[in-house]
Amino acid sequence: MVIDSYGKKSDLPIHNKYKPRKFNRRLWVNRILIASVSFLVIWVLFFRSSSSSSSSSHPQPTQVTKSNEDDYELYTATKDGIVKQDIGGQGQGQAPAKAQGGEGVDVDGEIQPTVSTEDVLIDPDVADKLYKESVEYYDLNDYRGSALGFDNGDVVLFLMPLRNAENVLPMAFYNLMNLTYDHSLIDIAFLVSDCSPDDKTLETVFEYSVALQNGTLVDKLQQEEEEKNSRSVQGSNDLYQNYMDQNYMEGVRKAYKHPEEHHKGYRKPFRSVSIYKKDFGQIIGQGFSDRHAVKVQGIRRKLMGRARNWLTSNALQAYHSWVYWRDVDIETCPGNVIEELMQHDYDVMVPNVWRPLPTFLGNEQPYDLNSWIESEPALELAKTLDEDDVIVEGYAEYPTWRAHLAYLRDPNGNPREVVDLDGVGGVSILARAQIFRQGVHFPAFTFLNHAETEAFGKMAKQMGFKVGGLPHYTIWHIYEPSEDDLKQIAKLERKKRRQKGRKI
Ligand SMILES: Nc1nc2c(ncn2[C@@H]2O[C@H](COP(=O)(O)OP(=O)(O)OP(=O)(O)O)[C@@H](O)[C@H]2O)c(=O)[nH]1
Ligand SMILES: *[C@@H]1O[C@H](CO)[C@@H](O)[C@H](O)[C@H]1NC(C)=O
Ligand SMILES: *[C@@H]1O[C@H](CO)[C@@H](O)[C@H](O)[C@H]1NC(C)=O
Ligand SMILES: [Mg+2]
Repeated sequence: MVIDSYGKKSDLPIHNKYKPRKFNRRLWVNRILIASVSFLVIWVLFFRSSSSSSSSSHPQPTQVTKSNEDDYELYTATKDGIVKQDIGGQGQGQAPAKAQGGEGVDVDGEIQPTVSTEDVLIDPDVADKLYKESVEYYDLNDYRGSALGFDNGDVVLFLMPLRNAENVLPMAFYNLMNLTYDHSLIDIAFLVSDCSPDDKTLETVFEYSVALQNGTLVDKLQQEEEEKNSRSVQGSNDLYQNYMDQNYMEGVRKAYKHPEEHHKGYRKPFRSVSIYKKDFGQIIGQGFSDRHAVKVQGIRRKLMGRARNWLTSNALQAYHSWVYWRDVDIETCPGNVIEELMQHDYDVMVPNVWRPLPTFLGNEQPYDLNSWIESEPALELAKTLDEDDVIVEGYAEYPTWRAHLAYLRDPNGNPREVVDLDGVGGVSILARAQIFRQGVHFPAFTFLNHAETEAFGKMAKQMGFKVGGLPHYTIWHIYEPSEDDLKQIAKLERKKRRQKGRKI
């Protein structure tokens, strides 16, 4: 027996389509019903997906912030000014991936050659021109990165991520000029992201980069400093300096007083300076306490990973042998840091990172806890965590008992002593360019319960690369007084004033 679509029993074994099609009211009622229901379902699905993408109410560490990959700006700095690069395809060193106005791109998004193959076959001049314009030959064996890269002429890609960094930029540029690795062998690329509307990081980077390439940045920075000093007689912001270890402060003054004395090539322009501007949707504040709350670490670090990867992918060229990552907020660092990290012939190498503290807090402190040697307790801890959990170092929530590079420091130790590491911090990383070419990156997802730079170290190691750190070679992160520290300083100031009052 066959039950036909009209819901009527039919004794005839005849398929529906052979039946005479007559108008049937119940059929049409059903069809309209089905159509309305489908429409409703589609509408609900569409509405829900579009509204949920606009309200990001997923406070999970896996949160993925989408960003429009095309939405970025690239500038290069020369001594004559800033040049905005055409990233639509004509830009220098850019692959002709996208033609403007849709020209040259067919419906499937495939790129059409601008010169037809027939022309090439017919006209050898056209072929030759095309070849010269579009084909560059690199033997990557020449760019493996030598431990004596300076003598070998290895080009280093210097990468610095920036966010709301206006105030620390003078310091960062003093540190740049202080690099003794031949400036003409260093390409610089900044990535400026997610700055507050009133922040002037991008504009300041433009200004300083032009002066840097013009050889006049020292003069500019010193002039700016003088102007600032004459404006504010005694900056109340700098009050904390009276509470710092005066030996340390003396060292800082020396480092900045006659900067050019540190090496001959101080004013020498760099091979190139590029400035990328692209937002990634970082919403966690850049204030000290904001940045350090344990809950936000996973999300913040993954987004930073994404930003770092984006910068590497865009800035890395075939002729680069080394990549040097550097944070903006380093106060003092030996000028030969690149050569020092390089000469150990590791694939990834980091220095120790400490910071000074007010004397009432003990003068100094191991700072970057992201460089460490893996431990059994941490591996056991990882087993108890969700696959997606990110372990962050230096928080009571995660007792890892790892050996931190920072704590291995002996101020009188041999600065060339090396220890092998698993996780690394991002403050100052020298890495062979080839490890990025082979796929090592800064995970923007949880990799072995880590993210960003620590996961980068682990991944490099997992892929068979050598990862190390220098426990007794130290660079110094700035000290930014926390709210508590400022309160303590104010208290000490009041006490001082009372004592003075009593003496009179
Ligand atoms: N492009 C980009 N750069 C960022 C972002 N957040 C921080 N940075 C930069 O990345 C570097 C490190 O940032 P910090 O805020 O010092 O982060 P951190 O080193 O993890 O934290 P600290 O240990 O407090 O120094 C600095 O050069 C910042 O300017 C971001 O969201 N986007
Ligand atoms: C570049 O240097 C010259 C002197 O060498 C100076 O006069 C000029 O102002 C500088 N330009 C910038 C943009 O710093
Ligand atoms: C510049 O390098 C010298 C020599 O290595 C060092 O003593 C000085 O502290 C460095 N300057 C800064 C600002 O770090
Ligand atoms: Mg920092």
